[in-house]
Amino acid sequence: MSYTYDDKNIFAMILRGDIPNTTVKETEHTLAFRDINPQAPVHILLIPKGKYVTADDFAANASAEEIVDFWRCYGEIAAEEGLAADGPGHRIISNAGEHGLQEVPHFHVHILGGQGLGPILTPRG
Ligand code: DGP
Repeated sequence: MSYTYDDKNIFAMILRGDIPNTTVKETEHTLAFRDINPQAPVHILLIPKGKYVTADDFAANASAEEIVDFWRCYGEIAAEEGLAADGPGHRIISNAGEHGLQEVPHFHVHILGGQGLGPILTPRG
């Protein structure tokens, strides 16, 4: 798999501090911030600080330390936002590439919750 990272994407600009964000959590390898256009009462974007384009890029090419840090952050945020799955629960989504309708070409996971979210996809007719 070959990926070309675009340093001009909006999340690269957020990581450089060129545009502001509402930070939820930050570690050495990971940043989480509120989505600018929330689709649920809680809508957080979780991104690695490394230059990974998609989820499969991250899975194939990130270090073990980056991967562990990323998913530990996810779990901590779910708990801290009151979304743990032994409580109300939540949904995570990562759009990847053309068919996934990924808009921002820096790997990110959407963490959504705070209300019932309905079916993830509309059944195909
Ligand atoms: P996706 O379609 O999966 O690539 O989702 C990109 C998300 O990024 C979308 O929900 C809106 C969000 N977004 C785009 N620009 C900004 C921004 O400048 N700041 C923040 N906080 N979120 C943004």
